[in-house]
Amino acid sequence: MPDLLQIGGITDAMKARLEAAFTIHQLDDFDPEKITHVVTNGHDGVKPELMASLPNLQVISGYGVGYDAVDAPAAAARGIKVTHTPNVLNQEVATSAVLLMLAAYRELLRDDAYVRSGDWEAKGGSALTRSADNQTVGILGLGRIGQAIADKLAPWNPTIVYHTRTKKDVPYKHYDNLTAMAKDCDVLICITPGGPATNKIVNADVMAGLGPKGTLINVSRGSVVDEAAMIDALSSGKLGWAGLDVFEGEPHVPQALRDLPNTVLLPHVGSATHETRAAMGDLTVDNLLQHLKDGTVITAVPECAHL
Ligand code: NAP
Ligand code: 8YV
Repeated sequence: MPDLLQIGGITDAMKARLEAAFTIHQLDDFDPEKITHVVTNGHDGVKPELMASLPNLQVISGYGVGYDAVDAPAAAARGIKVTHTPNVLNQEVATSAVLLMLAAYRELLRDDAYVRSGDWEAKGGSALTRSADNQTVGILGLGRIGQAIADKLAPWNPTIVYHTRTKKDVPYKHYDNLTAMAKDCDVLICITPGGPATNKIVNADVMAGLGPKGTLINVSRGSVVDEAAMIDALSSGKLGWAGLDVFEGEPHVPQALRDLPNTVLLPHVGSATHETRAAMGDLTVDNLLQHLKDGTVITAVPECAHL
């Protein structure tokens, strides 16, 4: 059987299917010459030095849609097919973005704590919150998931606007300039890929544009937001609220951010339901098994689509 290198955890269902087709190796026990296939995830990816050390590598199958932790152009240059799991997680990640937005607007965590602490009984009703209805929502990255977020927000009657590098064929206003869009928005939802092109594009100016009544939601990658500038803006009142699923140095989350009451923090669980992770796992394995069968893959990343 061909030799597969496993990077990071896989589900039992993935393991059972992969074991039937590959000899699975862990990072502490493999012969680089023998590895033809790699299974990894969006967080671990494949380190450049590891990829360079695998002369016979043919496929890197990623459990996740974001592949910023794999050097896809370098892989493509060597003829290595990189695959990911687009579309099967759109709805789940969109739900996570909406959940964070609603939790921030309606102070879900504050009011949950108010009931648990006994303050409701001791002090009476808690402070009023903001309505999430009729807001101008700026989507940074109107791709597969960004569009699902726009669709999922429809019952709250938003005005959707967006910033991408290229204008899309959609009925929403496009902004060339992210700071200009932030100035016009109540909420900014980040759902671009990570990587150098989006590194810290949500900077102090963008957050100042959102302003003291603005809400920043990040379900993309921690690298997309300047985290130090965000902590400063949230602490000083220059930015109102943040709902975050991803962080610059995750799983480390700076204490200053954890101490802020105007944040809702999740441990990168945008796609983390049984149902969606099963679908992602199936597609991750399907890509590998199809390659064994006929040399093709199902969902190559754009950089490898021509291979
Ligand atoms: P997609 O369909 O490729 O959409 C990406 C969007 O971002 C496109 O509209 C693209 O438009 C825009 N974009 C790319 N680079 C940009 C830049 N430099 N400036 C502005 N806009 C830019 O990807 P997707 O499937 O929606 O996934 C998006 C990302 O979500 C993933 O890459 C991943 O990082 C993240 N994600 C997070 C979770 C989670 O658990 N929190 C789960 C899944 C995905 P243009 O090319 O026209 O700019
Ligand atoms: C995963 C993600 O949690 O798909 C992505 O890009 O960020 C998440 O769905 C991540 O890839 C780890 O597998």
